[in-house]
Amino acid sequence: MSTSNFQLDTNEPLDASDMRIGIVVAEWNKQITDKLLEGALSELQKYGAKEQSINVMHVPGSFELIYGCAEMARSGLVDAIIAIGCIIKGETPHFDYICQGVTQELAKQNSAGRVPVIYGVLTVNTLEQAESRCGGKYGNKGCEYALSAIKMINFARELKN
Ligand code: RBF
Repeated sequence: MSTSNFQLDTNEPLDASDMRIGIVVAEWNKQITDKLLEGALSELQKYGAKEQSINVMHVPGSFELIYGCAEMARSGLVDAIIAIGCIIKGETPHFDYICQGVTQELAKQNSAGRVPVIYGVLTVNTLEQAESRCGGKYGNKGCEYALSAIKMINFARELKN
């Protein structure tokens, strides 16, 4: 599934200056997840998010994103969470188990409805595919994750008002 022909709508005025964003980043494939994080941070900054309102925490691998995001949600300190990871297909079925586990558990956290969790996990066949999505030919998906977080916080706020 290519996302080269898809762009999030940024026509509406977006203001993240009073938003508290949690970002949980997996250290596996750090050369990729660092760049996705950079993309997310620069996009948040672009929409006025304050540095002190962005809480970045690291976990060892994508599987630990489940616990990391759940605990961050439980803390009550953030309005949305971005989970950043990169899972690259290897020789064993590990890829499928980790992808399924992370995806299903992060989906459950979303339906629990405490705070929106943005799925920022690249699931790719090769390192090259990951590179092209963190600053390469498909842009930096980290920017999209940040934009999605801002939009989902607005969504939650609109419902409350
Ligand atoms: N974590 C990732 O974030 N991306 C990976 O591509 C990845 N591949 C793994 C492959 C194997 C064979 C194993 C054992 C672990 C892998 N992990 C990966 C780490 C996993 O998410 C988790 O941190 C560990 O399994 C410890 O719970």
